[in-house]
Amino acid sequence: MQKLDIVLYPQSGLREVCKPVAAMTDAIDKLIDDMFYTMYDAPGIGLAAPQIAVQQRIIVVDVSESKDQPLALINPEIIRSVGEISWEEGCLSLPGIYGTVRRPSDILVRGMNRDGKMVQIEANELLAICIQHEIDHLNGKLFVDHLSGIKRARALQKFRKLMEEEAELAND
Ligand code: K1U
Ligand code: ZN
Repeated sequence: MQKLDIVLYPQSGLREVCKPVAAMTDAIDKLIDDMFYTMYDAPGIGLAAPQIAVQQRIIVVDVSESKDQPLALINPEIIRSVGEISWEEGCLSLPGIYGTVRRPSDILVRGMNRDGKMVQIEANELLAICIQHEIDHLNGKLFVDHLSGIKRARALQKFRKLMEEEAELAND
C-alpha cells in the first residue's frame, strides 16, 4: 500500500466537481486501499479522492475508535436527510483549521461498494457528518463554505498564516 500526498487548500482540484466512476476495476480497488492507508496515517476519519488529486467520485470513511470499520463508497448519493446536528469539523486539506458546521443528522446514502454492489447505508451523527463532508469534497465544496462570511474569512486567514509560518520554518 502507498501513502499518497494530500492536496492542500487553495489547490484548484479541491474546487472541481468530480466525475462518476464508470465501473469497479482493479485500479480503483488499489486506489481505495491507498486512500485508507493515507487516511489512517494522516490521521483522519475520512478522505475523498480529490484530496489525493484524483477527480473521481470515491470516498473512504472510518469513524470508529478502534479503526476497524472501514467504509468505501463509489458514486455516493444522499437520497434522504433529516434532523440537524452541529459539529466542529476539521479537514485534512486545511490542517489546523476547525469550524462548527450545521448539517442534517440522519442520512440515507446510496453508492457502490468495493465489491461493485449497490448498497444503501443509514448513517447518523459523526458517520453522517463525515459522509456529507466527503461528498462535499466530490462537489468541490469545503467545510469552510458552510461557515458565515466572517468566520470563513477568519478561518482562511488563519490557514494562510499557518502555511506561511510552516514555509518560514522549512527555510530556516
Ligand atoms: O475529508 C477530510 O478532510 C477528513 C476529515 C473528515 C472530517 C472530520 C471532522 C468532521 C467531518 C469530517 C478529517 O478526518 S480531519 C481529522 C479528524 O477529524 C480526526 C483525526 C483523528 C482522530 C479523530 C478525528
Ligand atoms: Zn475535508
